[in-house]
Amino acid sequence: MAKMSARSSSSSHRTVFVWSDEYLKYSFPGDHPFKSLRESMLRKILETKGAFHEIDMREPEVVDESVLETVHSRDYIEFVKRMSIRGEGYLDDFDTPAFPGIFEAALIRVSGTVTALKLLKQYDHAVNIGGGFHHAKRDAASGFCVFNDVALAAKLAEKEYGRVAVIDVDGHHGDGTQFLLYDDPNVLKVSLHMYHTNFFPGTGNYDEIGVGEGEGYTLNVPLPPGTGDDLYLKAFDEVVVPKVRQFKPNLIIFVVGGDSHFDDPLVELRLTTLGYLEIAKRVHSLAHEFAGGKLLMTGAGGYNYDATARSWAAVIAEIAQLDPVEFEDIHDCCMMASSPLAKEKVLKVIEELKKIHGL
Ligand code: OKP
Ligand code: ZN
Repeated sequence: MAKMSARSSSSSHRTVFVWSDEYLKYSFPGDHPFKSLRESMLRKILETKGAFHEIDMREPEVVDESVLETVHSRDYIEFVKRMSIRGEGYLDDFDTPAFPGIFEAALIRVSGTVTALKLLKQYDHAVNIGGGFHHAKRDAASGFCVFNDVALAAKLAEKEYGRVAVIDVDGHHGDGTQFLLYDDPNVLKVSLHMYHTNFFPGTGNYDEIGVGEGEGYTLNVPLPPGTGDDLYLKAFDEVVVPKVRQFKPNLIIFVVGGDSHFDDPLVELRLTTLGYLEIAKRVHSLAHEFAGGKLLMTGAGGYNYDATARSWAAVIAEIAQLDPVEFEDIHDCCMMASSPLAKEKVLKVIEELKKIHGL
């Protein structure tokens, strides 16, 4: 018999969508770019397409705040609580403003990722679109992120699943996740992001590969401004896929920021919704190939709200194997090419990464 494809009818794609209306409270006021309108717009697309006939919806089970101590210090948790009551000022250097109730708002979103992880006992795939706070550090908020649900879920998951791969396609480096788990060989940390002089957060070059036991378990793909679907996918196929295959994860955490989209106001990458779909196909296949399908998707950044919602919808439709015809009208017209200069640079990054990681 011919070898069956990774997404043949033999694999199942039962998907759960973790959601609370309380998620909408995690939205920064005024002209701050991070708005929960993205999540509302995604829900609306999914409802319009009848996706919730196929996908179950579940509320997050709010975790005890002691669970946060897996990745955060007690002092930092107390600091967030104080700032939440105060309801003004900043948690960091002017990126992450406090608002009244920010502690509870952050806690429920992080809880959603923990709930999604638990639900993977009953489902093949779980989505917490309210998660993906990849910049938060042990003792500090950063880049709109209060508590790092990605690192938390990875740490909780490794006890049960052994090897866990995090694949982060947000347009910014997943620095919090990387450094919280930098010496951990049980979590493969993969991040593809824009990397450029003075660009936030400043880390994520290809030579950051982990420390101690964790050496070789961090893979950064730094991409220049102007990188389009073509070269992004080439880097994904030639570096990310082989690295993940070598690692053989038993669970994949897929961190999907919508800010790698060409229309994002903060990041100068050039993915289209079609590029996001292609990435999702690869991650989905890898999950079925190694992890018995176990795939946890989170959201993350995304500052063109419409483009982010459509990119997320494309990814979810792939993971849950919803009718692609139904989703045709959410897509950008066509894929976008890299600028000539970006192409040249990405080809060099790919060669460098192949050498460093022995791929
Ligand atoms: C969060 B996520 C200089 C400007 C930094 C912060 C960007 C946070 C992005 N202080 N802006 O990864 O989309
Ligand atoms: Zn981002």
